[in-house]
Amino acid sequence: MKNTFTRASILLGCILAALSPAAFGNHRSGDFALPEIIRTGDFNGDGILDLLVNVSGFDHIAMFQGDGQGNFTLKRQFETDTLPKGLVVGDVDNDGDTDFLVTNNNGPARLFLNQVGNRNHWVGLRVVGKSGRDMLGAVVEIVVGENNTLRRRVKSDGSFLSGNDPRVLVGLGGATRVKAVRVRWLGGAVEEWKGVLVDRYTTLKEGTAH
Ligand SMILES: [Ca+2]
Ligand SMILES: [Ca+2]
Repeated sequence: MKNTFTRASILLGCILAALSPAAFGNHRSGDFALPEIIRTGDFNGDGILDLLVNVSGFDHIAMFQGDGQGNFTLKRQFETDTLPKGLVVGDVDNDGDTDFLVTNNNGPARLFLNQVGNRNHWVGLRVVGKSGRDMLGAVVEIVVGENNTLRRRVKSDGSFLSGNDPRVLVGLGGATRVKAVRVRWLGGAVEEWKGVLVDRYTTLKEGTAH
């Protein structure tokens, strides 16, 4: 299918650019193109991770929607005026969808606010240790239903001189609640919370599950 690529195609970059030149117009350098920035996030709130990709030398960010099977379809391109260097994701306006911010070479930063909003229900989590610090590297498992557990790593890393929103934000697709939320702490312990509410942010502090 045109403009649909496998995970491997995107990582190879050159295939991506060759198959979809229109997605990466304004190629200024003419150099061999490789993806310089790849960020994950669920930008349409369906519970499946999507991708933002910038190919080196192109002043566009391309958004690819994932299908959960390793395939990604080009959905939209965002012009960035100048060449991007840093790309971070997070819910800047706290409305339950994932926004992103691009820092550019010799140009202002650009903030792209997602307008998906609360079309689907969502769960937002801040995962902190006993001292209150974000537990980067912990793994969160959101049990939505039988055979439907969403796993996310608590992280802020991933792009040049910039840090992501450390909170975990997952869209629930058609689901209206979650059965449980488990946190696998860095030390190996596992805690589980029941009754985590949707459509709001909840702080999960190490040692407080009940
Ligand atoms: Ca998605
Ligand atoms: Ca948002």
